[in-house]
Amino acid sequence: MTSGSFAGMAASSPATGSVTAVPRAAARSQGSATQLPAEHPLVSGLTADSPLLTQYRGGRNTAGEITRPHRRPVWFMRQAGRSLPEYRALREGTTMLDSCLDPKLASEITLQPVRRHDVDAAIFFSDIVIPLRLAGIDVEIQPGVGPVLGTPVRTRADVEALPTLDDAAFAPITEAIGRIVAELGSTPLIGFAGAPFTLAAYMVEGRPSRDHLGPRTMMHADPETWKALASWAAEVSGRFMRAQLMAGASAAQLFDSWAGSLGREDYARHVQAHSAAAFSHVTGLDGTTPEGHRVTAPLIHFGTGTGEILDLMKEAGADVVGVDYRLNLAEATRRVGPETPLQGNIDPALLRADWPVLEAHVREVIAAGSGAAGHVLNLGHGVPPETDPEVLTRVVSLIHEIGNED
Ligand code: 1CP
Repeated sequence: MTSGSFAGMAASSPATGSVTAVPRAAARSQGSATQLPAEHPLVSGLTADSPLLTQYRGGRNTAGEITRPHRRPVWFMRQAGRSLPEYRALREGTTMLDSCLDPKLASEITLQPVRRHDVDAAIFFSDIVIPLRLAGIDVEIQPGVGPVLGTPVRTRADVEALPTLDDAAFAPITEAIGRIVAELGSTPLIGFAGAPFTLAAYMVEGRPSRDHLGPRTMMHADPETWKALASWAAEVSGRFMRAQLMAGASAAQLFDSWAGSLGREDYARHVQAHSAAAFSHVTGLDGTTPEGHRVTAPLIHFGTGTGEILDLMKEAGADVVGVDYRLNLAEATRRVGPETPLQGNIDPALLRADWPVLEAHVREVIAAGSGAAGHVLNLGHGVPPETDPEVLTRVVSLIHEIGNED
């Protein structure tokens, strides 16, 4: 892989933001296979008609017929993590990234919230900076801070010196996912990666930042270097998602957590095509169920503060748009069209409110999402670490009950 491997990528049109012909990456990972393995839970049929995937498909089963899942699906971003005492106990003595790369630990942590809350999906316990670590970059997650790089990536020479990522490095990921899907049965596992802007933001700043000035300056002041960096990030994130899907994940989410700091024009000109390039590693991956139906893994695109660019995020190649807590879902549907399934958007702040307040809010979110072809309940961002896990369990059973009564 070279940092210039997307040199021929067509620019997006600033006026509409539409992506014109983003070529598939030149160097395809894991060969050029576009077939999910026969034993994959989506292909064997185990997860294919789960409530989650049915909603992600716009309320259709694998045969393409409109169907009503037996319950309303819900999962939570950051459902694995510090809100769970069993997570804190397991993590003791192991750094964050080391625990992500220990297949036994990563699999157990992924499964904990599924057992506890009865959510409709597992999200792989990993981090968006794992591909950097696997490529040999000096990156650590500092407790209470987040990702910190030993050496930030700020110049053309820094970008040209970025290492290549060998697919063999994904072995701990593949092993962890094998263990997870063996336990999950018909509950789908969601894989994920960081979108190029969000990943590159950490690489340029070297640590979390509020306004992401570094990458936003770079895309204007030194667009060639920005393009090379975002292309590198798209490639490693795309291959990370692909490795997870090939190993058994049934859906994948691209996190552009910080894309909300971009204006619409900057997103369209400097970011959207790179996110499309990340997605291009996993679009077209498919298989055929024993009943003869073609199945693909739904792709979700999420960011915070992204109300003004939701349509562009969908156009980047997503099947499903994740909405943060700032935008009403009915308005989100107006912006992306009723055919687009949505995910979201319970306000994490309300997890600490009295139950009647929280219950009313959950019902409002369900009503606001009812105009979309499909709706998967989630939070508008991650579970805050101080959340009482019993509240999450109660929210899940409320959502499942509401599915059954009307
Ligand atoms: O349960 C799950 O959701 C699975 C695990 C998961 C995911 C999906 C983790 C574990 N990280 C992520 C993705 C991730 N990592 C994102 C996108 C999602 C989001 O917006 O929250 C981002 C921005 C990161 C970067 C990161 N890693 C941060 C944010 C720092 C900042 O800029 O404010 C932090 C705090 C981490 C560490 C981390 N990753 C995951 C966990 C459980 C933790 C906390 C580690 C701990 O236990 O102390």
